[in-house]
Amino acid sequence: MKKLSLIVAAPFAVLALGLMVLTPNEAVAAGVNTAQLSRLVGEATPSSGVRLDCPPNTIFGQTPHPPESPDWMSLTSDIGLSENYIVYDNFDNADGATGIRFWGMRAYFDVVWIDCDEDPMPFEIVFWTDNGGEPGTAIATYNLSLVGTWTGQLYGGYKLIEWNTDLVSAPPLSGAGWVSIQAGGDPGCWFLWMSSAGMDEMCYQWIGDLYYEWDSDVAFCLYADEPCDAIIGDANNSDDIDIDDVVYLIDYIFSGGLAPTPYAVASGDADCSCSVDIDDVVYLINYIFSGSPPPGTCEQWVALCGSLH
Ligand SMILES: [Ca+2]
Ligand SMILES: [Ca+2]
Ligand SMILES: [Ca+2]
Repeated sequence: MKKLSLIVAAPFAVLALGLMVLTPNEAVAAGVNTAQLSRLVGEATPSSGVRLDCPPNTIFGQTPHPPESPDWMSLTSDIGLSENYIVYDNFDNADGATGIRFWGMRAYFDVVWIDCDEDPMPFEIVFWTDNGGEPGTAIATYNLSLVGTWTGQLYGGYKLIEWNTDLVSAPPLSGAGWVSIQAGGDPGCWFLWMSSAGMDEMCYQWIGDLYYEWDSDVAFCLYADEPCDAIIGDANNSDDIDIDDVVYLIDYIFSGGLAPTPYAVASGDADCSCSVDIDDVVYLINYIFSGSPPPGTCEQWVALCGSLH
């Protein structure tokens, strides 16, 4: 590959001036070395049956191209050896997002593409305003070291990896915007962002001194925290805790009555033991009639017993 100097400062100042934004075909026509358009393209691959879904409470989501699709590709977005690849994609109406999931490969190009396994991988995730259909100003930057999870799905022999992270101090998103994800770390193991047929079928790849406009999206989901909405001990879902919950629990435990609702365990587990039994009845009676402490909060229950169930 041609060696290019690293240009990292305000790359979209260049774009905003309308300079050097080419589609891959235009780039080829202009004589740009196609090796610079760094991507991994493989053959259609049988599905392993794993689901490549966005998490619950996704606000904006673009899931990976199905492996059986011949259209998938994976775009280098890594500081790498000498090139400085960054992929940008757009989203709309992701206000309130506090987490991101994204998919891609870990690979390295040396005549052919080779799987590599840098884990954790350091990422810089940047959110940008939208400036007339292009990235504008950076509004939030996250430098994170993330552990990846192999999805169990191969694409053309390469492992598809999933990364998830909370975004502490949620990005101040409003309407349309852009996100870029670039890995650093080991220069001999690169992050390649998996494509998606999700939305407007365009994203940008910066390759050190030029932008390319690809006719595909990349795979990511912006999601909000799951609300912790259980009232621990409110077995009958009446929004308060009283003798009716005691009656409800006794009916459930001893008489085959309905399970606590809406969460069969959390809603009835007054003593936060992660199960529902006679101890919860005793706990509620002591709380209601004897001034003992109330059941724990939803957050306390989740911390002890895992996600709401
Ligand atoms: Ca897009
Ligand atoms: Ca109740
Ligand atoms: Ca219990």
